[in-house]
Amino acid sequence: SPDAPWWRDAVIYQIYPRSWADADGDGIGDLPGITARLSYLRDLGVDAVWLSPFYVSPMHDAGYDVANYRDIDPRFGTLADADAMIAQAHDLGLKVLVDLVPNHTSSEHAWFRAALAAGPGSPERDRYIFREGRGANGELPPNNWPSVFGGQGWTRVTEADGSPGQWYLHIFDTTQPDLNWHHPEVRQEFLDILRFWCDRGVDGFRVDVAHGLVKRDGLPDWDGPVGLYDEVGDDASGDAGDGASPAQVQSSGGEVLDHTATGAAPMWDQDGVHEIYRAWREVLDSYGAPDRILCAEAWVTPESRLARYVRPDEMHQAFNFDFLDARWDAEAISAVIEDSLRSNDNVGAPTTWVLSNHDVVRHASRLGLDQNLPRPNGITADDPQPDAVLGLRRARAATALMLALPGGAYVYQGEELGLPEHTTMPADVRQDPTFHRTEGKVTGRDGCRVPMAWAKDEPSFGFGPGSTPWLPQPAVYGDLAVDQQQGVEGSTLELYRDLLAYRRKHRFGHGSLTWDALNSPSVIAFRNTSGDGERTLLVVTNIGGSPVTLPEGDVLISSGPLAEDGSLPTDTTAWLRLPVA
Ligand code: TEU
Repeated sequence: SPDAPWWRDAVIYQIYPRSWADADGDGIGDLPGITARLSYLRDLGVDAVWLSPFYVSPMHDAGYDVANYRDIDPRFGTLADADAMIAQAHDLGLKVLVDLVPNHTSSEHAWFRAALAAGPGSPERDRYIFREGRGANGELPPNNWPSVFGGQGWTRVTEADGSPGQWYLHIFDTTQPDLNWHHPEVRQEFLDILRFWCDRGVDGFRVDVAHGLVKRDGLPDWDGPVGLYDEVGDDASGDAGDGASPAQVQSSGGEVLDHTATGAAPMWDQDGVHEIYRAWREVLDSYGAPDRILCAEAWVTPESRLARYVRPDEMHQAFNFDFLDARWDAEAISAVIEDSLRSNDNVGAPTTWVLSNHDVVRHASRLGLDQNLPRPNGITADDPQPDAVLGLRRARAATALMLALPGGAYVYQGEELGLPEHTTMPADVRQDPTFHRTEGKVTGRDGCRVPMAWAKDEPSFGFGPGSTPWLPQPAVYGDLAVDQQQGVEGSTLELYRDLLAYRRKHRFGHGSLTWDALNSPSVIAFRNTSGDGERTLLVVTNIGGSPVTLPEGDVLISSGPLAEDGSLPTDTTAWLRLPVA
């Protein structure tokens, strides 16, 4: 309906602040840089932006280690710069989501410093998860949980008197101690942080590791997979219980890794997380219309469990990572779409589609890899290289498919340019803690975090004035820069604009999907009857090897050229206008 809340069909653009636009020329992107470039996003045709963390941080995990949730890191600017950015976005008709990191703080957060100083048994330690070690002298960690980033999930502290002391839990880096969400002060603090940012005008929050806040009572040992960077033995693979089907991926070292959290693991997806989000929803709803939203970053399968995060009294959105994870296979992708729509219909929520973000190999490269091999989490020059032409062709087809689906979608900065993963970055410039904690066995996520390319002939491709970017840009980014694609027919940037404009005009995000007779083991084909009731779109993605004959109808947009006889080549998506049924 025309009165439907804005977020149900929104396309939200993820800005990675370090890497979008650098106004002061220090090689790191910043808030003034973002403010100056926001009109690009209005012209692109998105509804909102989500910014990865810009808070005060020692940057051991690129800002996902927050030392002060109520201030801006000086690298990115000031609170006044944030206010100006939010105001400028609103002037342009864009909503603003910020990133909330509630699972852990930085070890430099005032609370954690106080916990270290106050010692065992203190109320300060109780805000985190401190335990005595096992073994005769407490020399062994309290349980066997590993860190998602490699190595063990516990670090032992030295007490004030110099003696080896308690251990604290960190599901991520040593510098990211997990908070104790059973503690009332922790709960209260995050309610206050939500209000702090709502009062500054933000329209919502992307919630980091939303499935991790509550751990199973007693912190029992766990031998199954914990996440992307976990090495999984034969015995553990695929047997995570709870109907979960963890996607298997492979690191450059060849070990099989698990990519997906499941309901069985004691550190993920515990029932207790849901009451936290109900309390948050009450805070957001107290601000009235238009809705301020919560989007769950929760690597949870199956989709019926993920749907539990988007009940009417909890979050509004949850990233559909099954869609991102799906192999380039018509049956697999159709099954994810069907499963997701069914699971979300049950709770009255739209699905939130996503293909790339700052944690995964960019889809222009991912889809150019051998699809029979498990997916990597980072690619080096020594790995089998993606086929760039094939990858981009499939990425365009995948995006054209995604933006035709009912629901909302997220677009990661640079995917609108078809930017590939940077696969030849030297080891000595890599910054991701996953790379360092695994001594390089896991390549990590730097390759998808490389600064944007705005203008081919400017220093750092227009990222910043005369700056050396914090990560090097590959030469190919020059040819893909915004100024090389703007107004160029057939460019990826113009494709995104066309898709977004048509989708918005006829409200396809509010439409309803029915499978078309063309759907087959090698073709994804559905109809979307638009939210404004004026259009029925036939969407066809050819994933098979042979051309598909399209039915009569206007081809409105296609992700690549059609064949001379009008048929749809492989790895191409077309949007056709059908008469309204
Ligand atoms: O990621 C959450 C998380 O669980 C990741 O390990 C995820 O599984 C993996 O990166 C997927 O490829 C979030 C942030 O998005 C990530 O950047 C942070 O490093 C992490 O939380 C810790 O805050």
